[in-house]
Amino acid sequence: MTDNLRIAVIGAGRMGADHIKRLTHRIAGADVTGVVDVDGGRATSAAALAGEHTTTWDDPHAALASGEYDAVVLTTPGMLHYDVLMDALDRRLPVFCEKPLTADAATAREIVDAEAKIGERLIQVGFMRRYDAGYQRLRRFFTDESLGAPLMLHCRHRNPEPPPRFTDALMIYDSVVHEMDGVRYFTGEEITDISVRKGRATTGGDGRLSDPQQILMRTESGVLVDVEIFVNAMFGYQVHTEAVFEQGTVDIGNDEGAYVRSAGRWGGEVAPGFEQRFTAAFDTEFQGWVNRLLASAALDGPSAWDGYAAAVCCEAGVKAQTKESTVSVELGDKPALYAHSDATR
Ligand code: ISE
Repeated sequence: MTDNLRIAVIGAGRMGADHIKRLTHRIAGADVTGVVDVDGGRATSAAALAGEHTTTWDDPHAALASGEYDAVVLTTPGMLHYDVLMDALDRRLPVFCEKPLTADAATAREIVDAEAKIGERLIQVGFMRRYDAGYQRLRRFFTDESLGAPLMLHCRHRNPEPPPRFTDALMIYDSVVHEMDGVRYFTGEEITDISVRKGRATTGGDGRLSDPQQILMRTESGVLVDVEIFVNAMFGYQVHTEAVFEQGTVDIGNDEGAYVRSAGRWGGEVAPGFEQRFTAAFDTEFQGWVNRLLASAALDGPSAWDGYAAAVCCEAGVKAQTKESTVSVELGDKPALYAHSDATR
């Protein structure tokens, strides 16, 4: 017996398996003692990543009701999050919820209201970029104002290829959602309006997407943001951000690593995917979450409110994508629980 947190991972797909390996091999103070997936074979293979004594379940509610877990990592598709989150809130069980918080803004708001009613932050949303060293370095220029006021953000988000069955809407819900959270994280402001431009599409994909697209956003103080989302970029994975301040510019996400000269060429390696690009960020994010739970300290990572705000931005973004016009973002009242809770901002 140890005093480690006993964690149930719900959803044993790509992200679930990655987090099981992370929690098992790199994070101190936590054991994955349960794995839940409707696909029994997948649950068994994922549980094997954690060790011999991990229980498998096909029903998340049965796992939560068992009383065998101290915390939950939720990595099912977003449309399955709402019921599990409500159940966990009822049981006062902390949940690390991969984005999205829920499938839409209305249900995300219900989660926010339910957690606010309890009056304790139990949910942390997996916006891992807030734990990336470059993101944190850039954020400091926003908080210390050493280069004056921020004016613009230019973001590039390139994936080698999209996941199966990707759609134009998912380019926003699944991919640009990270820039939406990033803008809120850097500026400490809400996004007020969004528009989308589609242009010439690559012939590199399967022809179903309008890829790449430009997402244009504005924040409360008028910081202008442009995002290139390109999910069939082929060459590898890249997330690059340039911030323009009154007295200078700051770039993060440039290529780094060994600079190799060989066979008459020079260069280095491009990360193949987000798991590799953000490994350190994911590790820091999880270790921080586990440490706070073990210390019974209030959670300070991205909150249910951040998940809700991102959901409202995504809905506005998809509306803008469809109508090709500017759509405003209306969040409504922010419960007091979220007023000062986020140390990552
Ligand atoms: C994926 O789900 C992620 O969250 C990655 O960070 C993002 O780069 C990718 O576009 C998404 O599909």
